[in-house]
Amino acid sequence: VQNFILGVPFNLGAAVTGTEFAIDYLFGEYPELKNVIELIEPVREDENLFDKRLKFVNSVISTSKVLAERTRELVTSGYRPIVVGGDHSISLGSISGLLAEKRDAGVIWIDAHADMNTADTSPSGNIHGMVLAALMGHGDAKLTRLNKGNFLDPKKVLLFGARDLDPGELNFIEKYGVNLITHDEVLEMGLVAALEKAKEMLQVEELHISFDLDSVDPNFAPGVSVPVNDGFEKEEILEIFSILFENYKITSVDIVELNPLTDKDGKSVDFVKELIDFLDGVGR
Ligand code: DIR
Ligand code: MN
Ligand code: MN
Ligand code: MN
Repeated sequence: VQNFILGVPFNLGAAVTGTEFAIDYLFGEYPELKNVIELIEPVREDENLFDKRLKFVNSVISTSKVLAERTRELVTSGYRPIVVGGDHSISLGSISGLLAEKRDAGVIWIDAHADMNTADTSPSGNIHGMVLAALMGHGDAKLTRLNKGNFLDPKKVLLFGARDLDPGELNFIEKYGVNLITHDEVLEMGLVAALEKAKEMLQVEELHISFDLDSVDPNFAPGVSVPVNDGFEKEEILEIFSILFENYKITSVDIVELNPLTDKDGKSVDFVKELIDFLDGVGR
């Protein structure tokens, strides 16, 4: 399967400025990527700025629709879409597009956060913290409508490496039985054992990897919108990706939350390039 890289310079799901410059940042540091990445232009809609529960929801939805269409086309044509963001709300688009074609695919969500809030539980109103719940069919209908009823089964979702969960998200995980291996558990078990356990939990053949850069320790990848102390080392992420490629058919990948404004010494942008190169190596 050949990779096809999409760049989505979007930030309105996070309500923090920065990720809208991520693709320009990548192109500035690595001009050769200009020939490789297809740009998906974010759609900017009118918003009700008094709506603090679902910030910039119209733009999130319109942008995700465009991305879902393109992702679906690519999957139908036999490609593996690699979606570089942009804040994590764009996964609403990439995963909806994937599920339209591959209904049985599972998702591993590698993130410091769970992104399983709803408008009712969210402490921020930021939609990048709600998309995984929406993909499972929970939350405001504006968001859940997007994948046209192709909801993810919680049994086919694994949250991996989380270390900053909100109370509503913990409830959600328990109530719906979402698979969870926290960052602390990975530290206790060791990475290889944790991924063995993941394999037992996640009984799917085809898998989408949704990788949030803030799963990495901010000492090694500071360029994110919502940093959380501790986290994975870069080498661990590469090992996780390697093992996932051995254990599953990887249908598609998100690499999200690269924020140029908080990056230091190019650490995060260099790592995104390293991941793209790694995927290039396995994606043939
Ligand atoms: C927090 C932060 N749980 C929220 N979420 C983030 O706003 O819902 N997700 N930053 O990536
Ligand atoms: Mn996230
Ligand atoms: Mn996160
Ligand atoms: Mn550490």
